[in-house]
Amino acid sequence: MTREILADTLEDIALLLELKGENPFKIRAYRSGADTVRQFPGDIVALAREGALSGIKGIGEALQQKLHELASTGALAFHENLKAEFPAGLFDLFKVQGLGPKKIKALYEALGVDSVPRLKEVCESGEVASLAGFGKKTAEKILEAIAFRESNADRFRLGDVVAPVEEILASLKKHDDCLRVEVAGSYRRAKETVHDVDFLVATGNPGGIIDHFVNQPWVDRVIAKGETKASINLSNGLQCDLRAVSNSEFACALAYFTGSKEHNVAMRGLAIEKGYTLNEYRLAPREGSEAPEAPVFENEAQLHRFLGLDYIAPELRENTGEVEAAAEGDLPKLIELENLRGTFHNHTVASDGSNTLEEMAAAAIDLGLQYLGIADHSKSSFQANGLDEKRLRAQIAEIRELNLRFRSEGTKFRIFAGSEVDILKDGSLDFDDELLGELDYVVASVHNAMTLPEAEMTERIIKAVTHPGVTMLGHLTGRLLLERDPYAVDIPAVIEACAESGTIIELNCNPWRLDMDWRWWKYAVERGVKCSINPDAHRTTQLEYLWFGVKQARKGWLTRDHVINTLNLTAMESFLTLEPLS
Ligand code: DGT
Ligand code: CA
Ligand code: ZN
Repeated sequence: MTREILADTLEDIALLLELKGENPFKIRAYRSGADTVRQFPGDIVALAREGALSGIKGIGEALQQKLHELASTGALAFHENLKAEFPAGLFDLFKVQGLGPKKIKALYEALGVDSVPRLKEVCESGEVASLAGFGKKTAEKILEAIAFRESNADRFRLGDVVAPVEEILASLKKHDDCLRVEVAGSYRRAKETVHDVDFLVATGNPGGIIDHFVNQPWVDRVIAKGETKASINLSNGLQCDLRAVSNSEFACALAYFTGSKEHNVAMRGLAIEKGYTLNEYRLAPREGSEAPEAPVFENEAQLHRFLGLDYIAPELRENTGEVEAAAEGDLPKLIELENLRGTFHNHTVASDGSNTLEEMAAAAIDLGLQYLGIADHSKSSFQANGLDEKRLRAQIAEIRELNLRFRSEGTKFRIFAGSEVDILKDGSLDFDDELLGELDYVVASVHNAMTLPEAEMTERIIKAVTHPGVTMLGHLTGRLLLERDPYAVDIPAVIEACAESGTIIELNCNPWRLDMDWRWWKYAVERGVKCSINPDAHRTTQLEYLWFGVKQARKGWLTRDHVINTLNLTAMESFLTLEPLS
């Protein structure tokens, strides 16, 4: 039993109750219960197992009993019975972008839609278009969403695989036959999505460790099992491969299986120039070459050095010039998580977040940050409970109070009062200049009218980023990885506009977004644009998304100097032209 299973089950129940058209308060209780379980600071699983949940805010009596049953027996009758009322395939419909419980219920009742293939059928036949509340355009949208899902069916967001990967890694590390273990492949390169996960171990006993790997509780299916490699499927469909090599082969194997394929081609080319062949096990003199035997490399850095290169960090290995730069000694000194001093763009209960200002600040202080930028939604984002002028001014006052308290307590920490201001359809902002002027900083983001033609969308965003009240641009393309395409926008034109107006571009660290994409940062900083690594946290634990942001920034060749939130508090106050608090 895990925290995730507890929370997901409550979330599932909320969906099922929605499908049944139950009382919204009851539905909300399950949803917020799921939230509480996810964020509870203690061992919620043990408490649930022992039936000791009473007194936890957000988990009423009915939920306590259900969590206890689930944690102590591994199943929940209430959930099973609810599920039994609906066909299993119905759940997949929730994953189709744009379909909520109301629509799903209507489709199920009117047309017997109980699976994605059936949904496709009724969209193509035109039956959907004739349903009340639907139309030809809706049917087209649904078909597009299904096609998008199908084309991404075999990929996973980096953020969704970290937990299982860490668990497998820990279990391999503990095994007696494991001398060294690393995750290679796209995971190690921190690609925003991965197809499968490649584990590599150094061992004197491959058989023992392979047996161990395929016999873990999380293994759903063993796809293949040989003497030195094995592949398994987890229950979520993620494939994990394990390769076992000797300790002396480990460095070359790690370099090879980290990839990317294109980077490997460049590395092999370089090796050939120097008279060597490079494969997954070793670097060896080519037939007929005069080159001396290569030593056994203890690690990748030694291999790189031997080939005349500076060490190339895994995030850079996408063959975008890293091998040449390493040969010239021109690789950037990449930003590290420890370099961040604060962060912007975070939400609280005032809009659609789950924690209060104080809780968010406490969590940021815990992470060792010196400042936290709050940016709740603005009034046009009513679906996210956006703040109107009055509520925002009240929040600004509350932030000032808290900051005074930090100062009187001797805590070197400041909350910056900001707003994630909607960029309206015509490029104007959701608040007037007077209110923008009262804020410490402003993030401007697009949250509606996402289907504008490219030229219009580009003009709209450029109008917003060149507004003098805007400090930074939020999630430039609005993409939701594997879920929603970026909106049509001319990215270089936006970068150019930000360069001219001195507007920062955000690297949104939410693992669903990772937006602006890493592929654009090298260009953006060449144009002189600064990056802000922002978690877009909607609860305290999501401040840890900064880890994803830093990985993506490294993929974008960013150094400490390119990233604005590496400035310390004093420097940041001066950058934002604010009176220092302390
Ligand atoms: P993925 O799994 O699609 O997200 O991406 P990767 O990069 O993890 O690719 P994967 O799992 O097929 O292979 C892992 C690494 O092994 C890959 O990055 C480079 C290396 N590799 C695999 N096949 C080849 C190949 O045919 N040629 C070369 N040069 N390298 C390969
Ligand atoms: Ca892979
Ligand atoms: Zn946003």
